[in-house]
Amino acid sequence: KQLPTIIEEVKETPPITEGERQYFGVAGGKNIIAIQMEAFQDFTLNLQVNGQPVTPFLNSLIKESVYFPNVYQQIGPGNTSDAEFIFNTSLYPAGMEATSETYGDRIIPSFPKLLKNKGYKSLTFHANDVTFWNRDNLYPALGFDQYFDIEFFGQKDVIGIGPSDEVLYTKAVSELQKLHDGQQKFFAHFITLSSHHPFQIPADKNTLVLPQQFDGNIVGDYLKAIHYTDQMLGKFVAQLKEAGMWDDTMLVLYGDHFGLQKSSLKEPELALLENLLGHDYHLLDQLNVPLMVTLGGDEQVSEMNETIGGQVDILPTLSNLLGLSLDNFVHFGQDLLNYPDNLFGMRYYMPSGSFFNNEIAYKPDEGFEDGEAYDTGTLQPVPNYSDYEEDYERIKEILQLSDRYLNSLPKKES
Ligand code: GP9
Repeated sequence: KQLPTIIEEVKETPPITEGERQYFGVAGGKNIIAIQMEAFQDFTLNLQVNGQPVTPFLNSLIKESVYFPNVYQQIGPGNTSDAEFIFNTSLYPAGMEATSETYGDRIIPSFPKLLKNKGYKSLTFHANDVTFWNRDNLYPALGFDQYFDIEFFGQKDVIGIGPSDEVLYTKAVSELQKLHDGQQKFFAHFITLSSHHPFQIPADKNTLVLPQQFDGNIVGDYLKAIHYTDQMLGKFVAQLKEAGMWDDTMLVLYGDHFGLQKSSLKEPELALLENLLGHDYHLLDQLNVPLMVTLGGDEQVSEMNETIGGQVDILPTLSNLLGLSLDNFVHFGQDLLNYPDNLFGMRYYMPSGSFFNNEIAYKPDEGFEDGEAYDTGTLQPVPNYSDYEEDYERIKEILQLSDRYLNSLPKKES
């Protein structure tokens, strides 16, 4: 299908004019700092262990943010890099290998390219080697002007597979400051690393004191890593405020994918986790990632928006806040602030053709009739789901459209 047909087939309906959209353009002209938080699951927010909050900084930031508690990961086998891809394109990832490997040689319409037309410079900060997941090809394909990887961050203060989030933010702030001082608008995409599996935060950096039964088990280690991520985010926001950049900032925080995979947890680990959650650790808990948007300065937006969404919906939601038009920009997500009805698909971490709509999450087996459906609110099985077959057919079509669109994009000159 040709481009206009694809646009027609995936555009948000009913059309809502820009003037009628809630929050349209409220963040217009602000610098954008989007932080993709490694292995960060939504259940950790507002969670207390032994009276201690795991994410005290984010718990307070939520009060001055739009927080979307019902957003789900949609990545494929490219994990973190797939989340970067989805965030920057609102397209579905490739199903069988990392999207950066399959489509890293294309010229891909993207968030950085939309922003370039508005005078923004786009940079990405990630403390690993840029060749990991073929990002040295992905970043130019997505139109980033500059990337900062291990070469820039150096080998000091390593946690797990790279320099700590503290190094990441501290070194990046001075780069952002230069742009801010030069009145250059920017989009800075951060990919955090310190909460990467197996979640080993050095003891002298950990301030989350957990009961003894959490010692030496992955649930305790995970919570400590999330606590560290939260603490460093707090420090980063304080640095932005001190540098006089906060008022001009739109901060976006979201999770890339799960950290705790149910099937890899030992029985006592699962029991500890379920005790914290107060219910069985469900697949939907595993795939639920946070999304929140905070505006520095006077233009506050604060609400809990319970619309169900996927990572494809982040770009259209941010575009609405920024006042960017998505006419003629093929995107598979929708603005969560203005479209309360949603349908989106999954591939890889749930079988291809799985979908979420306003009522259920559906996972096919051999075909539609052999699947499993869950109520996304109660997490209970929905045995009678035959009414939703149309959504299953639609999602299969959408995945195909996204693949066809990506395959139609021109290749970069080598
Ligand atoms: C490392 C980062 C994390 O650069 O991509 O690894 P992942 O979670 O994608 O396996």
